[in-house]
Amino acid sequence: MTLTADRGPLHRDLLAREAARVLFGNWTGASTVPSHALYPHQWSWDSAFIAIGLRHVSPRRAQRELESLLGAQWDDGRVPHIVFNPEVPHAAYFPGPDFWRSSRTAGTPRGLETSGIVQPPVHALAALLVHEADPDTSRARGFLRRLYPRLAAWHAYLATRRDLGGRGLVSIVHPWEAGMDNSPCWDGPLSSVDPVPVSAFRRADLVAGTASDRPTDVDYGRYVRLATDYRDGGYRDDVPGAFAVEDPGFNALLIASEQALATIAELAGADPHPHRARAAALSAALVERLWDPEYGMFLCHDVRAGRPVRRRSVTGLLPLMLPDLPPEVAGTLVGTVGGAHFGLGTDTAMVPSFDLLSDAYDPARYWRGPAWFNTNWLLQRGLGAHGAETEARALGEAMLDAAGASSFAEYVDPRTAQGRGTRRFSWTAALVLDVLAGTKAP
Ligand code: 2M8
Repeated sequence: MTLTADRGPLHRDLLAREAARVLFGNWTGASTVPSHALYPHQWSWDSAFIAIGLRHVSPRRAQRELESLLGAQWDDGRVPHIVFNPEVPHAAYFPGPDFWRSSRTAGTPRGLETSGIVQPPVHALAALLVHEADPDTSRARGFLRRLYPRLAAWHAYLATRRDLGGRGLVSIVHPWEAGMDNSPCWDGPLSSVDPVPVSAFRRADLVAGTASDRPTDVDYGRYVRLATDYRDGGYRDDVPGAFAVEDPGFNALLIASEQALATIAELAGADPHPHRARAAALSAALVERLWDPEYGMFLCHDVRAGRPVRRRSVTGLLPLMLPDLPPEVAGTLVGTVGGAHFGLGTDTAMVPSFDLLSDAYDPARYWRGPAWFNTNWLLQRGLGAHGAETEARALGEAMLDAAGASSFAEYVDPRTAQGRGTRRFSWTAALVLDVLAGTKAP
């Protein structure tokens, strides 16, 4: 249920002005909050999507956004999923700095509090797009030269420390690392995790958000258990935890970013070959290990149980963003996006986060069905890259209409485009600016 009534689609000029206003309103001086109410700190993959939009209104600020995030990198190369704003009261978000205790952990940045888990690596892709928006300022500020070693260390952390299945793919160790926190894909892998009783913590998300849109208390208790165990084990990746999943969307984003990093390396005077080689090896492993011809899409793999997660999530469509995907795989994926389970162009105007035909589908509860703007933006690029230009254009228009009508909702009902979650959400506004830039005549 949402408390905000939607309006009609906005005229494109007004939409662009409002989107920029959302981003400037959510800017805190060195970075952008996803939402002042629900997410009052800096989030990792949000910042990447935000920078991709910000580059159209302030390339300088877009650079700053990525620099501040990468300034919070740990010595082992990980980029934390949250960088906490010291000016925000600790009770405003749970789990906050008191929970993660990063400043009491060795090898963490001085003077900052962060979480200890990660999110999908969209950053090198974002850095290259930000550079291309204003190469002169970027060069004058040494933007790519300064970012390159940090991005390289980030990818190296993922590729070496997070290959938990030993299959040449990165594993996530917590549902929050996927960014698709509450996806039904995690129900199986999470089922053996003993939830922390809800009386042991205070859910700040239910103060700012609507309970029917958010994860249940039992799921939240399981998230807290996994994070507690990881923290208490010193955030080490060589000690097996209860949850380890190879997520196709996460790995596809690493591949896309590794390809971008090869270009960044060239521009920064470094050797691009290791990045090209890693992108190629990851791509081969992705198709070999996670492609399921029967489902016509990629599936997650539960490393602890040693079996695929037989559920259709939008994460299994995201490899469509990779231009080098084998043509038969890309063609099948385009068909799956428009088929009965995701319904694009027939049943839905934006791609849902989960299988429309599943019992677990819920158009309101986050990541269990609603359509999100970041995944749709990635799929829009993928459709365009694989010859489905008409579908890509229609999807872009649907995103613009839904964002304008819902005051930049965090997510929308995929069938009705009714807004859900928080409003004036930063990546929605940012990606609107990017889609608008793409619709302008060259
Ligand atoms: C949501 O995740 C956070 C935890 O990281 C939460 O529910 O409190 C997800 O939608 C995630 O993808 C996103 O990055 C974050 C901030 O927008 O919110």
